[in-house]
Amino acid sequence: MNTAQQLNTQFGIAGQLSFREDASGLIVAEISNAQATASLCLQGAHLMTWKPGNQSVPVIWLSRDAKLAAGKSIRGGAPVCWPWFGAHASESGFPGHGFARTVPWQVVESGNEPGGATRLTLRLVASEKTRAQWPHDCTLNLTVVVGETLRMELATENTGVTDFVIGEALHTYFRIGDIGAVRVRGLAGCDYWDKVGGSALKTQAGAISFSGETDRVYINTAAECVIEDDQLKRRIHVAKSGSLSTVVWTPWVEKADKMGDMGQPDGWREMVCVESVNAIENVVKVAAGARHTLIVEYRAEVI
Ligand code: TA6
Repeated sequence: MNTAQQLNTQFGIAGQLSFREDASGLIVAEISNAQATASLCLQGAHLMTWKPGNQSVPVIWLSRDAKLAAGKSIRGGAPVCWPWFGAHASESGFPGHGFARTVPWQVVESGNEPGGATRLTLRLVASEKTRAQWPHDCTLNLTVVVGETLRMELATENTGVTDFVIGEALHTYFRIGDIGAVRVRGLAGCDYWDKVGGSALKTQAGAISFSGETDRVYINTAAECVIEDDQLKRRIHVAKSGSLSTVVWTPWVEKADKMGDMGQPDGWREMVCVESVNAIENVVKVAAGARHTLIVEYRAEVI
């Protein structure tokens, strides 16, 4: 695995992109350009922070209890869930949301985008451990483009000779003023699996507002969502392609207390997850030799 110094030599961009070794020993990419700042932990290709220039408050939420530790997921940011979403279909001992977010990734490319944004591409490093849970020949890349918008592309390439099926998500935590005061628009009329208190299939009426634990998997939707936040005077636009499920989640107080890393006592009030997903009915078959890409683009509009 490259050291921070080797990465700076090979992929650093003076004044824009640098790599540092965290106290945990994990390596973090720091991005700062004329349009935005961001940080990303190489383990899990885990984008942790993003603050575009038109915002005084970061758009991506990171728990104040978030800890970097080898093999552990980070609370907040944009976790990569892959090659399954949620619990594994048959192996209860396999990690929830797949292994991608807790294993090493390597940097494969960096560069400047024409408009001044900074691009970074990482690739999951397969190992005996990952092959034990996912015995398929494939490549998984994440490209992030950091600017006034944040674009993320999760590309799965089936380099083997047999088809396989994946579940996946960019499980993104967004920073909001207060969970009781925001609405999520874009999913009216969509069917969803309500995971709170069982798993019932329901249909969304109007905008989503929050008054308790909410954990919904909206299916068969490519819709753009908007998080309306009057307190922070912004709308966060969540556009996507290559994804037919959207998950909307807040743990609310009891679950947040049990989780213990949501920034007690009320960190959970300042986040909402709007996740771009392929799960349940929308898992994706990637044929031998084919490639599938899930793309999101986030934008914060001042209101
Ligand atoms: O996407 C919502 C969800 O599946 C919730 O059920 C909750 O488990 C959340 O993900 C966080 O999961 P994690 O494994 O990161 O604690």
